[in-house]
Amino acid sequence: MNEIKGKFITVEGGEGAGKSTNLDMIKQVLERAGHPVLYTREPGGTPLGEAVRDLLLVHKHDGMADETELLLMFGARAEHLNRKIVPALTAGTWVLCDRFTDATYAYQGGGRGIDPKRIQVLEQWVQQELRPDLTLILDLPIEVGLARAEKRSTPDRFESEAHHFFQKVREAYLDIAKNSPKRVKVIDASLPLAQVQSQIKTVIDDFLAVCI
Ligand code: T5A
Repeated sequence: MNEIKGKFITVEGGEGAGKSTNLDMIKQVLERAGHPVLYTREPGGTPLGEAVRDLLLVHKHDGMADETELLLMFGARAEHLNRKIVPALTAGTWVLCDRFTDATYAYQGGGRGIDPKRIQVLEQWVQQELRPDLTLILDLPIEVGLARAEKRSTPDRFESEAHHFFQKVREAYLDIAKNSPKRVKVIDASLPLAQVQSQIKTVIDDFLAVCI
């Protein structure tokens, strides 16, 4: 892998946690600190990845096999890394990504029950040594997130899952945070937006302070 010069920041969380709402603010804070930022998302981020996203989210494919879902996530991710993320990081651009592999551990691992060891094999194979430098997990009670998401749009294939699926997703995210406290910071996303953004700003400022 080429020499990585930029930082790789990911934002995670359950449905309707407020990722999209807060990504713009994070981008602005990073840019004000003098860093060029590429904003992108998963699944998606490239023409092929966005086509795979459509396959993954539409109800036409309800009942897709868990392994198919997992492999499509990593297929889109391989394209994203090769065409967009790694070239940007190599050029010194910071990459800000709405979801990444922690979402796979949370949704396909926690939610679908796929053994995390199988996910680890794909992670290593597709990403080699590349891992995010900083991850924010926007955490909130499931009912609050789903109510927010429902207000915004019709539920997609994931948003239509049952309560226990999202409970496992949330637990998996919180386990990731517990196991990687240096990289992963949990934000209480149930609070009013101003308070959520204040927590996020503190985390980003702390991260920037150690990057100097
Ligand atoms: N997925 C993804 C996997 O299963 N495995 C993987 O490996 C990957 C990468 C699509 C799906 O793919 C799955 C997970 C997902 O189900 P997505 O589109 O990123 O991924 O996921 P969503 O959770 O569907 O994204 P959303 O766009 O729905 O949610 P956001 O971005 O978290 O929430 P946002 O910002 O749109 O906010 C939702 C609403 O709440 C309001 C906003 O104004 C908006 O209306 N809001 C607040 N209201 C009150 N107080 C606050 N603090 C608020 N913050 C936001």
